[in-house]
Amino acid sequence: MEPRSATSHRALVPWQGLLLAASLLTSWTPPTAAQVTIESVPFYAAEGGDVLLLAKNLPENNRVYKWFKGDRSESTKEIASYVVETSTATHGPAYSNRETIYHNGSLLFKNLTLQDSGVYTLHIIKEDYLSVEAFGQFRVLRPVSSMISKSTGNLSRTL
Ligand SMILES: *[C@@H]1O[C@H](CO)[C@@H](O)[C@H](O)[C@H]1NC(C)=O
Ligand SMILES: *[C@@H]1O[C@H](CO)[C@@H](O)[C@H](O)[C@H]1NC(C)=O
Ligand SMILES: *[C@H]1O[C@H](CO)[C@@H](O)[C@H](O)[C@H]1NC(C)=O
Repeated sequence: MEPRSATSHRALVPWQGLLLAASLLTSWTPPTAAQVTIESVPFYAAEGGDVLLLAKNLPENNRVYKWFKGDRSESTKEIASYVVETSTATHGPAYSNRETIYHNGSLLFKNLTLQDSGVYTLHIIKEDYLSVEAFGQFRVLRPVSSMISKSTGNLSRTL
């Protein structure tokens, strides 16, 4: 009795191993599945208009959000940061009086200039003090109506 149960027990081990491996494979979702993304609303914004850089799929319980102009978290390019615990926003060297950083990590630009076009970096410091970065971009265009009125002005002149 004893040897038989020992044998069947040993025979079960690989099975259990396989089941465990299978359940790990099916329940393990890679961290990239919840990657932070930045959506620009709208992507093509008008000069003088607004654009919202919406931070999506954020990790939970973040400590700090920092926004930078450009594709790197370079301190001289910091626009603003937000400390979640104290609900405080601080302006950085690249702040231009037209940006608002929100509690949820999103950034609003107002009164856009053509020079605002480009890439922006969101740097998130998580609860465990590890960091995550995400990138967003948008383009600022001169309103079409002013281009039309200018060209028709010159068009009627040449005609
Ligand atoms: C973050 O907050 C801003 C301002 O309240 C809001 O417009 C925006 O939709 C929020 N973002 C998300 C992803 O909920
Ligand atoms: C928007 O910016 C332009 C210069 O880019 C400035 O002349 C104008 O006063 C600003 N408007 C507002 C409402 O801040
Ligand atoms: C039209 O073109 C002329 C030169 O040909 C220029 O002086 C003028 O400023 C232009 N007008 C507009 C509205 O762009």
